Amino acid sequence: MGVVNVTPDSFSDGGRYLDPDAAVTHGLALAASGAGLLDVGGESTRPGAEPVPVGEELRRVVPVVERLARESGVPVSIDTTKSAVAAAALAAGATIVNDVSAGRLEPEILGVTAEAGAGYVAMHMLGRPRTMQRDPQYVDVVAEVADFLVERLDVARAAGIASGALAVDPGIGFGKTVAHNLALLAALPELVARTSVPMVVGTSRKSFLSRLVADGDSLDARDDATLATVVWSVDRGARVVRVHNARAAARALRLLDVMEGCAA
Ligand code: PMM
Repeated sequence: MGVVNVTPDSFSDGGRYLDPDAAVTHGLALAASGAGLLDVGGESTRPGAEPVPVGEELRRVVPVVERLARESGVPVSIDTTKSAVAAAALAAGATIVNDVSAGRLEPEILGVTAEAGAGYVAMHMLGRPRTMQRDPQYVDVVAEVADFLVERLDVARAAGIASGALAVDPGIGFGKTVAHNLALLAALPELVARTSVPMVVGTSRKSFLSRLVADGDSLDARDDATLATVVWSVDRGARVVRVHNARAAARALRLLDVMEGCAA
């Protein structure tokens, strides 16, 4: 899943693709370099980010979704928590709703997704983006994230979304310390077993990586570190990895495939 952030303030690529033409060009390049899915978002969810008004979010994402759905040759997901944005993006050609609130901010988003027969990604987040990184606490992060995802899948099914259209995401970096993120990555097989739907994992360029490698503040170091988590996640059951650098991830996963073929 290649990331197309149409925002002025996402932490690694904010402002680069705010212009619709630049965002579309970037999305097409991601698809050409190996992304099998494009995730378009118009509201930054980085720690401390302020909410974006619905009109502004619509203005940012709808033209980009429309063109990428027509021109990229791969499915497009809309990264939003707002039902009106999901509805407009689905009407413009998106086929998946990627909701970092898992339907808790605007529960109508579930009905909108069901009505369109679209896919739905339910992600775990502790609190809200503005405050989520202020001292996040869990007794057992893996059990709590698994319980949350199972509960949100039930709510999504009750709203009419088919089981086969659902996916989950542990929400790396969303109200988690470095240790919480690492515990969740270590427990991916358990999370997959508990939820029984495809797992999406988004580690790309996230700040916990910068704390774990030398020169971690550089984008280059975060991209290199991302690759280890991409391979790790897919090897442990993730079906989708959300990345900024699709070419590098596609190459790394190609090698994983080759090596697994030899081990079999
Ligand atoms: N991370 C971000 C935004 N949307 N969606 C899912 N499903 N999983 C994630 O981990 C995720 C997401 C924040 O990252 P960005 O600001 O680099 O896009």
